[in-house]
Amino acid sequence: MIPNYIPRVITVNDLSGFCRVSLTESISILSAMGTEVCPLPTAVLSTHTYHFTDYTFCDLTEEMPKILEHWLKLGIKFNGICTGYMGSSRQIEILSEFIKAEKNSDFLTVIDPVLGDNVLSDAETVYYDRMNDLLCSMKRFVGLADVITPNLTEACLLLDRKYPDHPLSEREIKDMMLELSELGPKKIAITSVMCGESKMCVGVLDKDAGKTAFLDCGYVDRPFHGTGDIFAAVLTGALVRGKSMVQASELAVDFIKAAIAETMKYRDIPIQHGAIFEPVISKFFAERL
Ligand code: PXL
Repeated sequence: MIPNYIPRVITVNDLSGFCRVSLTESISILSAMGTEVCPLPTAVLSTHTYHFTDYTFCDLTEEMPKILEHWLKLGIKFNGICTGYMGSSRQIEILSEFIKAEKNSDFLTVIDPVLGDNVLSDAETVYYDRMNDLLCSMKRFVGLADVITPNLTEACLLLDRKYPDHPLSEREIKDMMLELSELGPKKIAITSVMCGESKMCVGVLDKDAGKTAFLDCGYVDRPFHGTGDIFAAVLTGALVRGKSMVQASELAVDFIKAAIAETMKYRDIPIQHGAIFEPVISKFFAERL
């Protein structure tokens, strides 16, 4: 279903100037999907933080309530919000207040509970240092969401579980999603789930529709920075355009697979530069929406 209006979505994330992550991705993707994007930056960095040292970091916590207040004063109506990296519990508090005030059946809340990722052994980064402080706040915050998109590490953290030492069965993934839904959100996608020898999938639960899906992601033995941010952005763009949770997740997985296939063509570009989605983006959404 193509809406006869332009959905307007707030995207909350950091702005990392170099390399493809967070706002750089969500603004491009949501725009390409025909959504008006209102970026709310949580911090400005010179680069993302994976294997970079000396990056700059400017915290924007104090700007956030001022920006939101101005938007409210202008009487702007939003169709949804998609949140990613937040630097502190205070930022979560600010957004919780805003979401509680905006929440109605036409306002979609997608929370990517960014906390960490250890699917690849060396992927713990400085970026996730404030995790302990954030975890309690994040557990409450996800209770406000219609949709959450944790990776497997974040799903385990939210459920106070250890990261599994074996590939997960569909039953185990489904049980985790059901447990996560008890925190509040009715729609869950767990990304980066090892579900077999060299096999990765995304588990999807749509409790309202009574649907579960396990989407094959293929497997490439290296990290692709920012793919969690891409997943949440595509999912949000598709949901506000009326796609179902399973359809939106399929679209997100397909887009990431296309970006990864593109990235693999550029073997001389360092891993930190992220998933090369630029050659894919315009054609991909033009053909599918
Ligand atoms: O989601 C990727 C990402 C986004 N923003 C910052 C990061 C990273 C990954 O390292 O450091 C600042």
